[in-house]
Amino acid sequence: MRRASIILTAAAIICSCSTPAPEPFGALPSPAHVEWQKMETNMFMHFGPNTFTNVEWGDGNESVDAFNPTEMDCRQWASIAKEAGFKGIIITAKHHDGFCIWPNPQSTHTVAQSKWRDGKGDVLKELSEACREYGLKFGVYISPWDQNDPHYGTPEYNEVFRKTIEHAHTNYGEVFEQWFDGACGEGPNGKRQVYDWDMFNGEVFKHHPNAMIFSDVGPGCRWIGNERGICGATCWSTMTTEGFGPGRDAPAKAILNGGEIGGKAWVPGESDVSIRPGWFWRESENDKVKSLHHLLYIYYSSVGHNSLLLLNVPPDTRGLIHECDAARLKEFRQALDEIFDEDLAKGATVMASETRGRKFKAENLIDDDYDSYWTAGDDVKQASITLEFAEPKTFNRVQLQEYIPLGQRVAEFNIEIVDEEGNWKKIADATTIGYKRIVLTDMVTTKALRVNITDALAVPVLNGIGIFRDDIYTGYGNMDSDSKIIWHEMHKPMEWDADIVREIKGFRYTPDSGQNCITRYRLEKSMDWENWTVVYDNKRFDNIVNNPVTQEVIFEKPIKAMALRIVPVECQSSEGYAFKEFEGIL
Ligand code: FUL
Repeated sequence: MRRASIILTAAAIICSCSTPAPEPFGALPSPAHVEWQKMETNMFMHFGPNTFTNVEWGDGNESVDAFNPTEMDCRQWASIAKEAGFKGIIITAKHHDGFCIWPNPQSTHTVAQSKWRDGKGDVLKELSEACREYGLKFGVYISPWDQNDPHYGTPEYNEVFRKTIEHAHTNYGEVFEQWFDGACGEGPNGKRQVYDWDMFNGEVFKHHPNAMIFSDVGPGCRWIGNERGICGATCWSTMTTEGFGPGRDAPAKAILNGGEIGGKAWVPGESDVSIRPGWFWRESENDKVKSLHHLLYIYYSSVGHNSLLLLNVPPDTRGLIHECDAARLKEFRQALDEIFDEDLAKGATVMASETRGRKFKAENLIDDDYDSYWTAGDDVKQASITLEFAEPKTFNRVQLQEYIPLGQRVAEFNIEIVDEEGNWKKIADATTIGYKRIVLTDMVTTKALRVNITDALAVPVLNGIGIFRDDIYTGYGNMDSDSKIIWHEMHKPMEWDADIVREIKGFRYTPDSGQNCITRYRLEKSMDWENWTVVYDNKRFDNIVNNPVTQEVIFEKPIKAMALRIVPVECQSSEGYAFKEFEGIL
C-alpha cells in the first residue's frame, strides 16, 4: 500500500514537472525590457542654461556663460536618488537650446566654450561616475531639436546629431536609456529638421545594444501621452507602431496613455513628470514642490498602472538638489516603505480555481521568486485566486503582477472580499495588469479575498499578489483640481483688472489643458481700459501643450497699468481656448 502511494506520488511529481510552461503570447518584452521594468522609479534631471534664465525653452541665443553652477556636486544628486529608491538617473545632456553640458566636439555651444570651471567642466563625466559609485544606472536625454546649431534644418544636421549621440554614448560607460524628445521646432535659420530616426536609433544600439530608447513610439519604451506622470488605468505594454513616428507622427495621446490590446510591438509606457510645475529649477517654484499626497497619487497612477515612473528633480543654480525637493523625496521614500514593507498576503493560504500542475501552483503568487508563477491550462481564460487569512486583515491596496516574459494577457478582473456574514462582496472592477497593477480600494477588513479574472487574451500567467495598507494617501480619486474653467473664442482676450493704476511685476496664466491653450500671445496694458499698448508681441508659452501648468511671467522691470490683457496670437485649437486663471502679479 505504502509502496503504491510512493509510486503514485512520484508519478504525480514527474507528470506535473513535465507539464510544459504555456507558450509565450503576442508581442514580448526583451530581457532588457524586463530588467528595465523592474527598475520601477528613475530620476530625471533637467539642467542647463534654462536653470539660470528662468525659462522652460531657451532659444539657443543664450551666452554659454549663462551655465554657471557654483557648487555642482553630482554625488549629492546620486546619494539623494539612491536614498529615494531610484534605480537610475537620466539627465538632459542637451535640451532644445542646443547647449551641451559635456564637451561635445560637434558643437561650439558647450561647457568647453564657457567660463564654468575654465571650460574644463563635464557634467556627464561627473554624473556617470557618481552613478557608478552609488550603484545607479546612467541615461541621457539628447534633444534632436537644436535652436543653436547652424546645420539644423539641413541634411548635414542628422550627421552632426549622429556624432553627438556617438560621443555621449562612448565616453561615459554604460547608458541604460536614451531619451529622445519628439519636439521638432525651427532652428536658427527658421527651418525644421527632417530627423533620420533610424540612423539615430542605430547609433545608440551600436554602442549599447540593450539600451532602452524612449520616444513617442519607442522602440524601447513609449511616452505616456502627458507630462503629469499619469498612465491609463487600462494600460497595455503593446502598441502597433508601424506607420507612426516620434513627435508630429505620434499616435493619439489616448493610445500612448493606454497602449493597444494586441499591439504588434512591446513598447511599455514611461510616465514622466516633474516634482515642480516646470522641468527646470527656478527660485519661484521652491514652494511649489508637489505634495507627498500628489507624489503618491502619481506613483499609484504610474508604477501602479503598469508603467515606469520617471520623476524629474532639477538641480538649482548651485548645481545641487534644492533642500525642498530633497526633503520631499525623503518623505516619499519613507511613505512607500511604510506602505509596502508589510505584505499582508504573506502567510495566507492561496488557492486557485484552475492550476496547470504543481510547478505552476497558486502558492507561487506569494513567494519572492520573480520567475515562479501560477498559471492554468491552455484553454483557461477565466479563473479565480483566493487568499484566506488566519486572522482578519485590514487593507486598501491590492497589487497584482503578470509574468511579462510570457506576454501581457489579462484584460479584465474584479476583486471580492468576504463580509462579516460570510458573503462575497465586490470591492473593485479593473482592467489590465501587466508588470504591476496596484488596485486602490476602500479600507476593508476581511478574512478572505478573491481575484476573479474575467477576461484574458490567453491563459493568465501571474507571478505576484500583494496586499497592503496605506494610511497616508487613503484616497483613490483624481487629484486634478475642479476650479472654474472659462471658455473664450480665439479673438476674445483674457483680461485682468488692477482697479487702479498699480505697479505690476508680471502675470500668471493657468490654461485648462494642453488641447485648449494659448501657445503664442500678445500682452497689452492699459491705464484707463480704453487705450491699450503692447508690452510683448508674438511671445511663446514654452512647452505649454505637453505641460499645461500655470505660466508665470515676470517682467524685466515692473510696469504701471490699471489693466492687462492677453490677446491670443496662436491657440492649440482653432476654436479658441479655455483657462482657469489670468491675473497680474503685484
Ligand atoms: C518635453 C520638452 O519639450 C520639455 O522641455 C521637457 O524636456 C519634457 C521632458 O519633454 O517635450
